[in-house]
Formats: sequence, structure tokens, C-alpha cells
Amino acid sequence: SRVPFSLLHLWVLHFWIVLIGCSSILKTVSVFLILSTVNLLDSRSVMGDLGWVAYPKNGWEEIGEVDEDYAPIHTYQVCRVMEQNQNNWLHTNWILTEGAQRVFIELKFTLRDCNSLPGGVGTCKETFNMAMKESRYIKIDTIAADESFTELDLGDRVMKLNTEVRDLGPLTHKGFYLAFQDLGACIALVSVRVFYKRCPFLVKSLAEFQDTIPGSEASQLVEVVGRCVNNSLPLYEPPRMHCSTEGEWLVPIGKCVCQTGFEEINGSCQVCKVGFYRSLLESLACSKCPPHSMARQAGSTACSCEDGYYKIDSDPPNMACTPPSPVSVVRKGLTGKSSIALSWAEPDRPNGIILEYEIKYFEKEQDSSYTIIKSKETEMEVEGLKPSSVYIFQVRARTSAGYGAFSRRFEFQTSPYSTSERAQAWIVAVAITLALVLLAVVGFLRCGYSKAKQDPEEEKMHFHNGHIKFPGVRTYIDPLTYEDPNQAVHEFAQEIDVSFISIERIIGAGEFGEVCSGPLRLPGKREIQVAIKTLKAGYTEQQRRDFLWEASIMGQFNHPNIIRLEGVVTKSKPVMIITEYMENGSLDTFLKKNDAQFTVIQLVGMLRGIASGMRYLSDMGYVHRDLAARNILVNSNLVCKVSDFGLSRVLEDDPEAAYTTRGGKIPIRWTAPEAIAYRKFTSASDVWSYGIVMWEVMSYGERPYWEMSNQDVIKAVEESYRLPGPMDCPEALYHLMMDCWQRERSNRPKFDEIVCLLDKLIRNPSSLKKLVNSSHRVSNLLVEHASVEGSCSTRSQNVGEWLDSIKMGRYTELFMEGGYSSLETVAQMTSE
Ligand code: ACK
Repeated sequence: SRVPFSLLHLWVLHFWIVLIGCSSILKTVSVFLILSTVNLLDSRSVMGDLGWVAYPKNGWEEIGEVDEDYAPIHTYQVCRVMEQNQNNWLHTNWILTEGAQRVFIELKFTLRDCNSLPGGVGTCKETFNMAMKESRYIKIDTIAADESFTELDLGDRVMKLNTEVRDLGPLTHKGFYLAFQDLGACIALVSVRVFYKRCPFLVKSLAEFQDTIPGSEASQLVEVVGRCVNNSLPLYEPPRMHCSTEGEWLVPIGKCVCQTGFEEINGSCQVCKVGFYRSLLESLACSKCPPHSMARQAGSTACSCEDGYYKIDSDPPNMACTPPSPVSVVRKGLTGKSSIALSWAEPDRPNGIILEYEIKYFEKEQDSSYTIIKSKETEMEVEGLKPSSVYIFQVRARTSAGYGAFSRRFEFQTSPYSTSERAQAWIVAVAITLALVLLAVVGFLRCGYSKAKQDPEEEKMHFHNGHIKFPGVRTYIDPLTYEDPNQAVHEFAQEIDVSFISIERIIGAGEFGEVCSGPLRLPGKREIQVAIKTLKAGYTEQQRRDFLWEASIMGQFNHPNIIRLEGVVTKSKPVMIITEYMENGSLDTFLKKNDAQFTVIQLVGMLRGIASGMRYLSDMGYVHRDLAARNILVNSNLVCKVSDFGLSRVLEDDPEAAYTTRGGKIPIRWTAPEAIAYRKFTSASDVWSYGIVMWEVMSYGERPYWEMSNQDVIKAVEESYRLPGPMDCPEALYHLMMDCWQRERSNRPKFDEIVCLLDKLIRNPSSLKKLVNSSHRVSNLLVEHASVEGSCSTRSQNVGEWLDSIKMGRYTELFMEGGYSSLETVAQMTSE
């Protein structure tokens, strides 16, 4: 009744020959597997007897054979199919777990087809049981063959080898036994392999993640905090990765960057060479010192001016040093109808004794003709000017070494009045003002109405517009506050010479012209792939301004989840905006293309990225107004970045935008009711849109509210109708969406709470197991709102929690007092 082993041996021989034939391929393919899989037992690799214990003794039998290299192979066989009441046990030796809490068991075996047995099937079985013992035996599973073999197969020398893998955990002891129970089948156990998977040591984004043993639950992720490699430090938040039971690293969060004076080359931080510097953590590589400055030592964080050249401390590090020039020019007293009195400061470090000053001036926007006058003093009255006209003034000093550079431009306007006229005008102005104040007070009393407390967000914007900055708080500056939009562009965006860019392909169509891609090679910097937005020929001055508006905004942001501006080309045509290249294009198209291809954790990782980018924008006081999956870009690492900061705040270019009754153009399906009704756009209305983006992501790019008309959507939302949960959507995520869609905007979660909650879910993926109740998927359902969980509710807790975690909780109060109430602001701290 024994399995004719010589035939099995032949089969094994065949198997080995195939293996050897492919060995070179296998070697390359399996590098990752070798690294991340640790065998605890491999019966094939044991040289002597396996020494497993069979009970009763006439059940399982160890049969030793040799492979084609005459290396011994151990098999255990049993085939007592004709006898009643079989109960044959085979126990392995003690298998050490080496700390693994979850292991995999891979069995290779052949099983005889009962129907093919001569003389009837008797009590023949076609399964066997596998059990394990830590303290007592527990059945793991019943093992059946996918393919059983017959007499015919034996004749043809075809042996049908089955492979079955089971996972086992949580394991709580240092080791365990495996056992195989036969109840009357004809089995040959060819190999037993017990292994676990580790997430191998990994260096990613300049952070080292230690070789990690996964958790004990099948879907558990172990969060690992990375260590920044030498000469690097975390940007915004400590880098983190998540180790799955499959030995894979998932959901990267945060990253390290080289400290200033160093740059990243091949995954490590190398010192900047002499003549180069790196002053900002956010810049990619060391840059060559600007003209007339030098870095004498390797590892410089700034360049110093050559002798005779200067710049002031507040000048940006990439600004060239120039010969000395007066630092500021001011108007002295009131301007006249045809004259302006000026004074200026002596240059800080003149290159020799100052012999005289030159004052250059011209009427604004008429710089083709200008006048130069000279003065030996640091003040003078410029006469012969037109009344009510704006003039530009620049001053430079002359020393024995020659002329220094002109100061920057200063604008002053002549008065429409002479001195006596001004006195009269002043009296009239005071009278009118008093009258207006009286009217306002009367009006206020009559209406009995006082304006509601100003929205804190509006208040914040008010300060931004005034360019007042609080310590540690980054604020977004509306380019509208610049009189000259070109000045705003150049304040926030670097001018790039077009010769450094090659346009290789067209990737899409933008509002103002084609969107292309190609390499950007900046001198002294690594070549990178960029996206190039172009302004089509024949544009008006207004179109040019609107086009460059986006760059003035994007250039103020610096965050891993916000699309990065590389610079602008404005000195040649076509005018271009250069941004980082995102290999996977826009999120909505990307999701539609990859329907159902991602794990929930991957989707949550994407959502976390978007929320983190939005948290940054809301901390900066910037309201996006058009947050939608079509305006998110995805790179090759599945990192999502918020994009589209165009003047499309008025949303002219968004095909989804429709006119509202008030005349504005708004992407109805993504927009909060108060923004549709009375243009109340705030970070809270961005949160509503974020909820819609969550829905788009979890439904792989489905159109929100499907083919309903915009009018029907507005009506349905007004009547408390909300989108149903997408298919297979975890309940926790659907609750979050519903919270984002609270009618009362102050009840919606803030972006930092959303990030906090998503982090929690990622850390504990079993919380994502419960899927949306099918009744929530019925449309036209009025849904109760749930609220976001407690511990994510305030910013201070985040900073406090973080300080606690680094044993510095006692400083929490000091941080709060100093205005460092969110981790974003903490990350912006400078050494001062
Ligand atoms: O979905 P897509 O491929 O991604 O098509 C649109 C198109 O250009 C018009 O906007 C793509 N696009 C825009 N910016 C970028 C970028 N930075 N990287 C890659 N593709 C981009 C967008």
C-alpha cells in the first residue's frame, strides 16, 4: 500500500532539474524574498534524519531518498487506506520562533486519488489535519489536495505536487511543535517549511528603518520611526513606515533632509564643496555662491561677500553681493506740488571715502527717460516735478573706487496742492470725516444691529494682507497686496533661464496653454524631471498676470504634499511655470485607471497625504476653494500633492465650475453649502471638499452624485441628503466623510484633526476592517452625523503629546506661550 517512492523520486529529480535550469533567474528574482523571509524550519535543508516522532509507530514513516546531487531528502509517508479507524500522528521537533509572533507554514505533498485505488475506496480519505502545540494541541486546518494523483499518473511518471500555505499567530511562546494527523489517506509529505517575514532594513528618504518583525495579527501594521542618516534631520515630522505581516514596508510618512551645508547624493548627505552652499532645508542641492561672494570652506551654509562687495543681512542667500549703495531712501517732510525732499542713509560699509551721491529719478512707467542729479550731502530737494505724479528714485554713492550699485527703487508721489491749498483741503477733509462718523453712529443706532464678531479666519487674513508676521507662524501673502504683480512673482518664484529646460513631451492642456514635461538642468544642481505650464502666444497683459498668479502663490508653499514650484520663465517667450513632475498625473484619472487595485491602507495613505497638505495650507491662512481629486497630483511613490492654485479662485478654468445664482462660478459637487449660497469660503469649506475627495478616492474616481444635475445636488444637500458610503469603504472613513459634510461649519473637523485620525487608523488597521453598513449605501437616505474621536481634537494636544513622547512635556506651556501651538509651527522654528 506504500506510495511507489521511486516514481516520486523521479518527479523530485525532474523538479530539481527545472530548478537548476532556472537558478540564475531565481537568484535575481528572489533577492527581496531572501532578505525578508526567515526560515525557522526547512525539512529539505536538514542533512541527517529529521527525527520527527510518529505515533503509532506503524503510521507515518520517514523515507530517506537522494536528489540528483545525491543529497538526502526526507519525506514522511502514510498510506493505510484499506484499514479502519486510522489516527496516525507525526510530530515535528520544537520549532523556535526567534521572536516572530506570526509564522507561515508551507507544505509540499502528494495525495492519492481514492477513486483510483484498486479494490474500492475502503475508508480512504483525501485530507489530513495540521495542528500546533505551544502548551496544548490546537488544530490549524484540514489540508486537502488541489490535485490528487492516480495510477495513470504514476504510469506517466507525473507526480502532482501540492503546495499549501497557512499562517499561524499570534504566537506567545518561544517555540512550538507542528503535528500532522492522518485519518486514512495516502500521503507523501515532501517538504515542510516554517518561516516568517521580516520587513528588511531599509533606507528611504534619508531615513533608516531597522529590520523589523511584523505584528501578530494578520492585518496589523507595526509603525516604525526611522532614524535620519548622518548629517540629516526630519523635515516637519519624524519619518515613519509601517511593517505589514507580509514583510512589506507600507505607507511612508514624513522624511529626512540633509542639514544645511550638505546635499543628498545617492541616499547619503555629502558636504557642499568649496564655492557652494546650502542654506535652506527645503532646497534640494548645494548651490554655487552668487556673484561676488564665496564659500571658502566645504559645508558652508552661506556665502560671504568678496572684499568691496556687500549685502545686508536680510537679503536672501542667493542674492549677489554688490558694491555699497545707500540702504534706504526716505521722503523728508510733506511733498510739494512740484518738489520732493529726499534723504538717505550712508552705506554701511562704503568702499573708501564717499565723494558724492547720484540721484536718478523718472516718472513711473516712463523709465525710457530719466534725470540724474548729484549731491554731496545725504539729502536734497528734487524740483521741477509734475503735480499728482508718481516718481521713482534711486541713489548711489561714488568713492575713489568708482560708483557703487544703485539702491533699490523708491516711489514717491507729488502732491496735487501747494502748501496753502493743502491747509484748506485738510480742514475740508476733517469736516467730511466728522460728518461721516456721525452718520455711521446714527445709522448704527437706528438699525439696532451690530455686525457679528468677525470670523477669526478673516481676521487672520487681515493681518496677512498687512504682511504682519507672528513669530513662528507662516502666513500666506495675497499677491493682490502687491501693487505690481510682477514684483509678487519675483518675490516668491525664482527666474529660470529657458536654456536650462528641455521640453520633451506634451502631457495635457491647461487653461492658458499646453502642459509639457522634460528635464530641468540648473547649473550645479542635479537634473530633475519637471512639468512645464506654458502661456500661449497672443496673450494680453491681464492674461499674463493671471497666469503668473499661480506661481506667486505656489512659490510661498513648501510642503511634501503641496506641488513644488521650481521657478518661472518670464524673460523669454513663451512664459512658463515650472513645477516638480508627478509621474502618475491627476488623482481622479489615476484612480479610474487603477480601479480596485490598491489596499485600503494605500488609499488611506493617499488621503493622509492630502489632509497633511491641506493642514499646511490652512495653517498658512490659504483657502483653496477648488479641492477635488482632479486637482491632486500623484507621483511614482503614490504620494499625493495638492495643486492648482490658479487664479481659478474665481474658478474660470475648472470644467466642473458652474454659475451660481449670485453669478460666481463654483464646482457645486465639491463645495460646502455656505460657499455656494453666500461665497463663505473658509478652511471649513475646504474640509467639506476634502470629504468629497475622500469619497472620490474610496470609490476609485466615481463622480460625486453621479449624473444628478447641479440644481438637484444643491437641493438634496440642502435637504440633508449626503452621499452614501462607497462600496467596501471602511466605516471609520465614512464617518469622517460625514463629519466633513456637517451643515454647521464649526462642527466639521479641522485638518489637523483629520490627519491625526487618519494616522490613528493607519496605526491600527483593524479599525478599518468594519465596512460601511449596506443600508448606508442606499441612496436618498438622511444620515445621522457622527463626530470625530476625542483625542484628535486640539492642536495643543498634538504639540503636548509630541513633547511628552520626547520626555519634554514640561515645556508644553512655554511652547504655547511662544505661539508654537501646532507641530507645523514647531517645525518652522529657527535657531534664534
Ligand atoms: O491627469 P493628467 O495626466 O495630469 O493631465 C493633467 C494635465 O497635465 C493638465 O493639467 C497634467 N499635469 C499637470 N501638472 C502636472 C505635474 N506637475 N506633473 C505631471 N502632470 C501634470 C495633469
